[in-house]
Amino acid sequence: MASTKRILITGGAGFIGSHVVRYFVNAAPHYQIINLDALTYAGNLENLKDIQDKPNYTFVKGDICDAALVNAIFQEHAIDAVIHLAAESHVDRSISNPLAFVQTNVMGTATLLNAARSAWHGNYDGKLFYHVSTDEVYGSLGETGFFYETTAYDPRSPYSASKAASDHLVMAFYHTYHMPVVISNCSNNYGPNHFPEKLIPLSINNIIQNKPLPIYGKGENVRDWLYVIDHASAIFTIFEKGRIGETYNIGGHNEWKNIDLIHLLCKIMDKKLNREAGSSEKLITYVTDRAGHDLRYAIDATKLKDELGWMPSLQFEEGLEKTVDWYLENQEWLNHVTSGSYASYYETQYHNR
Ligand code: NAD
Ligand code: TDX
Repeated sequence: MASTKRILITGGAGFIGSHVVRYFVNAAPHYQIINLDALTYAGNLENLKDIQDKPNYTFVKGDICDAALVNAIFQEHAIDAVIHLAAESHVDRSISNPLAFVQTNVMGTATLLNAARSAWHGNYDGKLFYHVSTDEVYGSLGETGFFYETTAYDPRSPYSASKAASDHLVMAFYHTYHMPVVISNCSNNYGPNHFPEKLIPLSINNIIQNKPLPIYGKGENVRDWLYVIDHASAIFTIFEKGRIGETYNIGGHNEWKNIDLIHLLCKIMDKKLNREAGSSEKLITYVTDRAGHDLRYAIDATKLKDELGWMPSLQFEEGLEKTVDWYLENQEWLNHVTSGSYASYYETQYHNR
């Protein structure tokens, strides 16, 4: 019989976290999943409605920076492993409010690591601290080349600097206290439940509402897109088989210039909404560039494929169409997450841009 584990997943009510929680709850009934999430603007328990009553799932509302709470969770639930996703995740918000990113991404990660250190007390048998990170820690590529696990860190936004700092803390706990850790650095995710502050869901929402599609600069920045459930499957693979102390890059070899991606999205949306071909493209509006906008990200995920046999399952066109279908079928979710503070965020971010 597969051995049981009690896994603390942080940020499990967010975009990627909710897919990771669902993946583990369904794929590994012998694991107990404890989801710790502060339910910030980005966290939403509606993302987990289908699994909330499963016997191997528990939700705890709280802040990863709250050391007393985190210590109590380690004790009460006898945590064997952590999969740490909770973070402030939007680059534009990090430009307007960098300290929130230092607090959650740096202090929050340090708090979790320290709680694991006290609870496990040097007895690391069967234990694991899995840290979920981003390709943005490697900085910005020119028109050629890839990010490898050996690429030197060169973060350039407050978001990526705070994620880089958290990665360094994880490795510091590995070297200093011999804590069993693993890190993965993934490229841009897309798919269901993506909060509509990010490029793809924001554009889907604006096309539905016939609102302008804000493209930063000339739209020539390149991102490497991976379907979110493929990210969840990669995390499961690394959790099960990854080597301790290692970093694994996760990506889909799927680079798109922002403007080309938006043209493809517009074509799909015109078809799905039965609008005249070319009507969504008319909404494209070039706006002032993001400060310090990284030109290009591209992941080399050969290590993950060669060592652990993981490969993405979906082609981009197929994944994008599935994503659009999900948003069109879940407009109540979209209306819910864009009510409240979203309108004032949108106004501040895009007015007079
Ligand atoms: P998200 O913003 O959608 O979700 C973050 C979740 O963390 C939310 O549920 C939020 O409530 C929770 N949270 C925030 N601060 C918290 C705190 N102090 N205590 C407890 N919970 C808190 O983010 P996401 O896009 O799902 O990203 C998840 C992780 O994956 C992050 O660590 C991010 O850096 C990393 N990542 C994201 C991408 C991407 O494309 N979105 C790519 C690579 C890596
Ligand atoms: O309105 C927009 N217009 C626009 O042109 C927005 C929101 C974005 N963009 C551009 C900026 C980027 O070049 O689109 C690209 C993608 O932007 P985001 O969706 O904000 O993602 P990015 O900044 O690339 O970061 C994402 O990938 C790595 C996630 O938000 C991070 O959490 C992850 O670590």
